[in-house]
Amino acid sequence: MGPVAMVRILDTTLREGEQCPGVCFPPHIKHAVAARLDALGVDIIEAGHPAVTPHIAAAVGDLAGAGLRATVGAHARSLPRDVDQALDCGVGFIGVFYCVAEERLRLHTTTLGSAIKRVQRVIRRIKERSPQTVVRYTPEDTVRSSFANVVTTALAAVAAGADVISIADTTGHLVPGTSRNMYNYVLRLRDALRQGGHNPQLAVHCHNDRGLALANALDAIRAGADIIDCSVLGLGELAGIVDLATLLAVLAADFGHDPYDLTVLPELYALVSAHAGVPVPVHQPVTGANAFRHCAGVHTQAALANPLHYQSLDPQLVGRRPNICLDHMSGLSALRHALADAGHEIDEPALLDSILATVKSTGQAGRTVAAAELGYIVHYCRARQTVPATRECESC
Ligand code: HCA
Ligand code: CU
Repeated sequence: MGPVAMVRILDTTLREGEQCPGVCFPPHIKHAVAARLDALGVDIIEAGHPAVTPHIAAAVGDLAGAGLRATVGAHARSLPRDVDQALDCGVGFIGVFYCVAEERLRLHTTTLGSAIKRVQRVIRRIKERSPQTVVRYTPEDTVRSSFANVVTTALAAVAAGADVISIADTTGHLVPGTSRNMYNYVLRLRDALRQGGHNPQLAVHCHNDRGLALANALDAIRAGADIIDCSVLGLGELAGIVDLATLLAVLAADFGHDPYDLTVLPELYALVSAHAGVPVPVHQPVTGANAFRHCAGVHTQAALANPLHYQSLDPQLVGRRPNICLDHMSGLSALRHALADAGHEIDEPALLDSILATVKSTGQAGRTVAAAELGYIVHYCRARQTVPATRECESC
């Protein structure tokens, strides 16, 4: 099997996503989000960092015991009390992190040696209490840290029992096609770990500060990364991380990797957006209102003959349909389509012209015309056509 066929998805909407300012999902919403992520088929749900608040700890415990098909995970600092709390939640996956960049070690007035001891201690603690729990170690800010420090600590972590090493691009620093690229990083790290006698799974966690999180994630997949972190809407610290829906759509449409039920995505995005207080941008790929909506006259005319003339992703992939928008850009073919869709049978050229003129003037006010408003426009234009004739009649 190729690298894409093997890749697994970790959704961290409930952990990284809650690090988006102002986002805090109530327990019943976390439950609903996790149920939809499970129906979608994501492999791992990172449910939260239990040490942050009792509310988060309770939610992680609740989801760990919810009988989901996905593995439920918790996030923890490399502290015994954090991993104990995570274990108490009954999760099947714990992600511990500790930064080994030289400046950060200095900031914490520690050495690489003590950092390694600290990381190994928590990993052993988890494996002693719960051998079946999958452990991920992340050298936070991996890609800006000394490579030698990352390799030494990762090897020590695996020797202590870690199953997964995550490459965190915590500041969205990597750029495909430059010397700082994720493809080379994954290969280089895999190679160095193998030379050190270990072959753990590799995860990647790509932040979106340069808008390149998805590009870097695809680079990681091409290099054979095993796990990709995503979140709904890419929610997370700063500019967030990889958008779950876009990555899954690309994997399905372009790599034939489709073990997921993408038709769950619109409902999942509506739910998370409503409770995060973060609207889905209208032009968001795959899940945005305009993602499959044709507008300009030339486009709509061709798209009405075949939507794929002007779109390369099939909306059915996510259970959506292409649609045509009416505004100042619209032409007669879009109007005829919208009228037929709304059940209006109109053939008179003069009436069609006046309806189109009203649609365009409404569009010039910066609005689109929805089906209900189109109905009012039809009645208005019809009435304007017939009223003068009646008046003439009455006056004679
Ligand atoms: C954080 C930073 C983190 C950690 C990722 C991980 C990052 O908020 O703790 O533990 O795998 O981007 O480095 O999200
Ligand atoms: Cu992060």
